[in-house]
Amino acid sequence: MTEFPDILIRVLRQAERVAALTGAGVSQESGLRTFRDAQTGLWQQYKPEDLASPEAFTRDPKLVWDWYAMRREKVREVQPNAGHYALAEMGHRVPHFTLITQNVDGLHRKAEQTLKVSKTFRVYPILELHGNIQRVRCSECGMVADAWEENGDVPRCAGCGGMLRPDVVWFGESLPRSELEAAVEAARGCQVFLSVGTSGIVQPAAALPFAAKNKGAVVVEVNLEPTPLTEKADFFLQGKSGEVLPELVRAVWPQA
Ligand code: BJW
Ligand code: ZN
Repeated sequence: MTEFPDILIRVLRQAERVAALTGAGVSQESGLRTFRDAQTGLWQQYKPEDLASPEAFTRDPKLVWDWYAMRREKVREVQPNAGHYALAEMGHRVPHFTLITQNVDGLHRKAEQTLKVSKTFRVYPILELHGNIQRVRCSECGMVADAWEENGDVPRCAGCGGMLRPDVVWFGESLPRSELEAAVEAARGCQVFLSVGTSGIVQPAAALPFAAKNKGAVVVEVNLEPTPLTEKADFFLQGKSGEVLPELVRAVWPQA
């Protein structure tokens, strides 16, 4: 059981604007491996950093497509965990909540959909900074789709014949402009900024907690281990997000 400082509970309870940035750690308890965990089986010989790039796709499109196909299947098999639900509950409780995620698994949206069945549930923006693995995009014309024909090879665009690729953001590529702008605005305008389950090394997402801190926000980090943010954070809650976040929500909103 985590003991939370009274001041943290008070600040969160009174906050009108809260932003949360999440990374792969938040989905770890759903059964998805984090981005920088060692890979297993056939994929052991590859580093994820070497597959998630436009250069890798140009060099060997089938290899990159197959890696994403394997991960897409895993994502389809798993469900949001207590950490995703705690963030969704926070979204419902805080007047202006913004959920910023680097994850491409769509589990935050799934958690929100589950809780939204109640008519009184307050919706909040979910900004997917690195795209979504369940969508594809044509590498030639940019057409985006969430359904396509599998043919054992890299599927082709029905419009122009270009190769389809996952609609995610690879190293060296730009993040979707409106999502990034909204994330920066949320970070600069919030009273509390939570950074959850991210190693905090991939830019520009990693800069968001620092932008919040520079504008006077209270920065709270939840992670299994320290990261480059930890020294700057006002509170470091060490532990699993699926355990720490539900406890935090119960401490701040005991009626939840
Ligand atoms: C738990 C837990 C539990 C585990 N509970 N916690 C400025 C300076 C230096 C470099 C750059 C820079 N600006 C841009 C760059 C280059 C690059 C970059 O940042 N490189 C760094 C590696 C140095 N950035 C880019 O290229 C970005 N584009 C860009 O900026 O364009 C303009 C530009 C280009 C080039 C130069 C300059 C400007 C694009 C970045 C796109 C990242 N895409 C990926 C792949 C997405 C698709 C896919 O999934 O395959 O996004 S990479 C990968 O990293 C993925 C993740 O979203 C992202 C972040 O990883 P995350 O989520 O933090 O996961 P992990 O595994 O690293 O960490 C997990 C954490 O959880 C750990 O801390 C655990 O302890 C913790 N944990 N279990 C709580 N139960
Ligand atoms: Zn096309």
